[in-house]
Amino acid sequence: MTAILKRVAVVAAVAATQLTAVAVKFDYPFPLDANGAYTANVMREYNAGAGTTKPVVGGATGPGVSLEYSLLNSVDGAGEKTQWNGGTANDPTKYATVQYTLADTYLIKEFNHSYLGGNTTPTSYQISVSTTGFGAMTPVVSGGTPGTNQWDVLTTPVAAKYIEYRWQGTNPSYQYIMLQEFRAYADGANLPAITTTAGFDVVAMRASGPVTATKVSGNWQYDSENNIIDLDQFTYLRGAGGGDALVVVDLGKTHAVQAFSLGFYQGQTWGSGARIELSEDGASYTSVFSQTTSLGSAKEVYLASPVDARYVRLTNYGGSNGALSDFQVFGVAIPEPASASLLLLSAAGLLRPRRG
Ligand SMILES: [Ca+2]
Ligand SMILES: [Ca+2]
Repeated sequence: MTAILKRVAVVAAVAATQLTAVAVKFDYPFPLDANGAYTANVMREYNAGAGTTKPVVGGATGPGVSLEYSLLNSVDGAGEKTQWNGGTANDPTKYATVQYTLADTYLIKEFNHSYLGGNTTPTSYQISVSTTGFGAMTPVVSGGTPGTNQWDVLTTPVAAKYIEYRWQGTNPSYQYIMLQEFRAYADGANLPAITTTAGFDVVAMRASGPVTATKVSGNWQYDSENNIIDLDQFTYLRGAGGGDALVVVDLGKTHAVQAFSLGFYQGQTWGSGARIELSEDGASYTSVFSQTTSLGSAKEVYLASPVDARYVRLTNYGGSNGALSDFQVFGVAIPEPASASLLLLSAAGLLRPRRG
């Protein structure tokens, strides 16, 4: 009760000072990965203004380019593929370039790109960045054949809003590149801290400590429920039929939740749909999304306004055996009252007075 009263008081103070901040500065501790980068993938930021979790993706260019599937598949949070069948076999003059425009400028510390593997991996690649536009790109990473799950850590972080990724295949039999996901992470050692209008994937950040998943009812395969929060597109959770199957994700503390993404394995689906429910206490849930027709690939759900929640309950209608690889929840952690963050969160409309 005390915390709620404080929050209401702070919101009132914000209204009085007429702050107009839009982006939220995270000045509370942010988790870092082993390489010293924030654990938020800035390619998967929820942009409230645009109503999307994806960056703007430009078309593919380059001699001999021919694409199958959408370029958005490379930033959809799922194991879907952006596939290039361009050029002729073993022709080093052929390549493809794809351009990403982020929601904001970030000081990038590391990139991650993943592939289906084998002959579908490039034989060389290059990543370039810019803060002003695609006419003035600076190469920052280049290499030969990347690993299936390739990490590139920059010695010196670079500011980037525009990112260009070029890949080339010189496989002797064909050029057949399957880029499954492209990620970028901001440096954690430099200020200012990263900002956002509505939030990154809370599950990936583990911003408030461990995030857990628990099967609660229905029939599931023997797959671990941890597979939907392990940030690995090659592990998954499948239902086992016989009725609805439910799993709960605990975010560790209450967040202002804004969007969700269900990343299915290689085009699989939940044929009878799904439901998403939110709860602050883990006992009383409110449904915020329900679809009884088939859903799959990278299904994204956006809420009209943020909802305070710590627990997210996901229902696999009918217990479909489609393989769900990743379940992402976008939002911002609600900090302790009386911090500068709370003032900015309030100004951005992410916190609201609640019933006492
Ligand atoms: Ca993908
Ligand atoms: Ca997984």
